[in-house]
Amino acid sequence: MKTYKNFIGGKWVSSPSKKTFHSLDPAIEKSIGKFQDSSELDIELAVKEAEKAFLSWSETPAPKRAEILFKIRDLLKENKESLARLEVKEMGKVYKEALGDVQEAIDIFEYMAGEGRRLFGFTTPSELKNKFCATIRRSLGIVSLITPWNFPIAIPSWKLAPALICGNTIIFKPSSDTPLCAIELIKILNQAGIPKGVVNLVTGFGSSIGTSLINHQKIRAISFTGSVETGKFITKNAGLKKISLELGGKNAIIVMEDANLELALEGVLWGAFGTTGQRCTATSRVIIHAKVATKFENMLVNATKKLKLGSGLLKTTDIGPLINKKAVEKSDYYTNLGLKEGAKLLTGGKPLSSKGFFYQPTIFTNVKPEMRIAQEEIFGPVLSIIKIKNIDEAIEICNNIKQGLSSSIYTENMRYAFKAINKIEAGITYINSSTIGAEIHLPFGGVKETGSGREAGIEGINEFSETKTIYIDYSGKLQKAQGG
Ligand code: UN1
Repeated sequence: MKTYKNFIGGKWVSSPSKKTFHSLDPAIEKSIGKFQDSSELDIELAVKEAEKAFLSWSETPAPKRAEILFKIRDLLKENKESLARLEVKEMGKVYKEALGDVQEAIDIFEYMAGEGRRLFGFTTPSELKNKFCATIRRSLGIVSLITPWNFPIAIPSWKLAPALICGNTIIFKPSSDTPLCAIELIKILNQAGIPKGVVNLVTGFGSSIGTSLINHQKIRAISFTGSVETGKFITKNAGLKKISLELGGKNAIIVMEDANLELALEGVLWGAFGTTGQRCTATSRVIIHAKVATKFENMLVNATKKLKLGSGLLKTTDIGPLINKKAVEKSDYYTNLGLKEGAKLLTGGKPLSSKGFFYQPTIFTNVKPEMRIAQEEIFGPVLSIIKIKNIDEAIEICNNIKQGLSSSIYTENMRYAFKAINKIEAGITYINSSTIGAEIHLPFGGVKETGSGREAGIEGINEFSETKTIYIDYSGKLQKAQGG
C-alpha cells in the first residue's frame, strides 16, 4: 500500500505526526492508499514556506503567472481521462461526470489565466481639477483553501486558479475522503512550474488541523466549501480574515401546470440523482402544481426505477456509490425520518446489500414543506415532492428554508419565470433547466445559510484580491475634497 506525502515548500514530506489514514474506493470499500494525518506542525511549516514564497510570486507580473496557469490547463487536458478514472475510484461518481469535473478545472484555469492580462481596476473622474482617481488590485497574502470531496478536482481548481492569478500563496487542505485527487492535481501544478512554496498541500482532518488553518495569524483569507456547521465554526474562529463560504442548499425545482413535463422529468432526474445527489446544487425538493402532480410522479417513478446503480467505471451505470458509510447512514436516517413524519415513499429507501456504499434513489411524496426531509440537506439520492396550487405558494415554499444556493422553475409562462427570477432567495435560478450545471465564468454562491461570497467568474477574482484606491493630485497645491 503506497503512502503519499504532503507537498510543502516544493517537496514531498511526511508529517511529524507519523500518523496516516486511508482513502477508500467507495464502490468496493477498499483502500487506495495511505495519506499523512497532519498536525498543526505541518500547517506551521506550510505557512512558513508560503510566507517565503509570497514576495517573489506576488511581484511576478500577472501575465507571467498566467503562462503557468495556461500550462496547467494544457496538462489537465492531457491527463483528463486518467484524472477522471482516479476520481471514479476515489470518489465514486460515474466516469462521464468525472470527465465533466476535470473539464470544469480546465475551464477555470483557462479563464483565470486570461485574467492575467486583465485583473482590471477602474479609473473615474475626481471631483477636483488636476486630480486622477483609480483602483488597482493587490494580492491578499497567504490564503487557506479547504475543499470538499464531491468535486475533488473542480472545486480545488475554482479556488486555486483565482488565488494563483491574483498572486497569493496557498495552504490547501483537501477533504480526507479525496486526498489522492488533490495530490495528482498538485503534481500537475508542480509540473507546470508553480514555484516552490506557492502552493502547499496538507492532508488530514479538520478536527486536527482545521483550527490552525482558520485562525493562524499569518493567513489572510479562507475559502471553504462544505457543511453549514463547519462554516459557522469558521465564522466564529477566523477573526477578521476575509472569508468566503459555500455551504450547500436544499434546492428546489418548481414544476408549474404549464411545464413541458418530459423536459422537467429529465431535469429532476439529473438534479436529484446525478452525482448520487451529492452536489451542493442537487435537487432535493420538487414543488409541483397539483394539476400535474400525479402524472409527473408516475413518470418520475417509472424513470427512476430504470436507473442502474454500480461502479462509476461501467458504461451501464447511472448512479455511483455514496462517498462513505456515514453518507449511507445519513440517507437511511432521513428515509426513516420521512416515513415517521408521514410522507409517502414512492420508490427506493434502502441501501444495497452488496459491497460498496450504495443507496437506492428514493422519492417521497405528500411531503409537507416543514417536514425535516424537506428542510435539511441530505446530500444523497433522496427527493421530496411537495404539491402547490399557484406560483406564489410555490415561491413561498421554495424560500422557506435556511439556505439559498440553487433553484429552478419549469414553465412556459414568462410571468412565472420572471417572478421566480425576482422572488426566489437563492444565488442561482435556472429557467427550464435543472438546479445543477453551473458554468465557471459566472458567479457561484448563495444567500442565507449557504454562506457568503461568490466563486468563479470575475467575482472569484474579488475573493482573492483586495482593491487599493489611488488618488494622484497633480495640481501642485493642497486641494481639499468636499471643499474642506
Ligand atoms: C457543488 O456541488 O459544490 O453546478 C458544485 C454544478 C457544478 C458545481 C457544483 N458545476 O452542479
